[in-house]
Amino acid sequence: MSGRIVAVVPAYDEEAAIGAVVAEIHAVDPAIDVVVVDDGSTDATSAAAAAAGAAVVRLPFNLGIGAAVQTGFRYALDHGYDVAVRLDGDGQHDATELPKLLGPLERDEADVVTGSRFRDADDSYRPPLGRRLGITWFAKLVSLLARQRVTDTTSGFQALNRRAIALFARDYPSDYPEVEATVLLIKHRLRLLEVPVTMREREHGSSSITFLRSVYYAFKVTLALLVAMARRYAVPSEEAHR
Ligand SMILES: Nc1nc2c(ncn2[C@@H]2O[C@H](COP(=O)(O)OP(=O)(O)OP(=O)(O)O)[C@@H](O)[C@H]2O)c(=O)[nH]1
Ligand SMILES: [Mg+2]
Repeated sequence: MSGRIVAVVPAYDEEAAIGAVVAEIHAVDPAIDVVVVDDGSTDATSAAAAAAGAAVVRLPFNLGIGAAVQTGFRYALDHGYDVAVRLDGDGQHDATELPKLLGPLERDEADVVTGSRFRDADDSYRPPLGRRLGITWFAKLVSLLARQRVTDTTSGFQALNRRAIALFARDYPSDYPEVEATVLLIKHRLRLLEVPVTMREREHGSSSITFLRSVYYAFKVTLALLVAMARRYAVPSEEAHR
């Protein structure tokens, strides 16, 4: 892949997993810089990330996943990276699959490439019921709004070119942000492509999403999507951010 690549890794209390995540990315390609955004962790996430060779941006408080990811894109934009890849700090995304995400960007077939768990019919990933319902609902809704088939609206495994980095550095939703972010992309006429990936189960720590919370999020994010559709947008120009 030509151009400089940064891996943006949001992490909240991931001291047990973060070192291996950074090492795996470097094992795939040592030229990929890694920035871990430590979202106000109470454990040794920052130290573990730095020890593994990542740059660390530490947020002073826990700001939530959306703000953590946006901080990472801001970092990518300010440091002049051509491509950003985003992986979770809990080790669920398999860095060896990065080339699948980077290929279409390299060939300029898309502005954002998302790793989808649901593109392959035989995929073994089975989320809990509450989440599964949410996943189906949002896949239908987002596909309708985007006028293209989107199967995984909550995947945080993505590769982005500079146009998309510039957009997300400026504007990124909070709380379950990936669903709304997809609509944001479409509204800005950026090209989105999904490629099939497999995702691992969480090995350490705990999930942020309980059943009740998924019901709450389903309402909240649906509302946010409708508002996002009604908003007026300008196609981002990189120069506007300089
Ligand atoms: N829980 C949580 N995670 C955060 C926060 N800020 C950043 N993150 C990171 O965001 C990534 C995704 O969060 P997860 O809780 O794993 O969400 P998920 O992958 O949808 O849920 P699981 O399948 O249970 O892992 C992880 O790398 C977290 O460390 C936050 O405020 N809360
Ligand atoms: Mg996770």
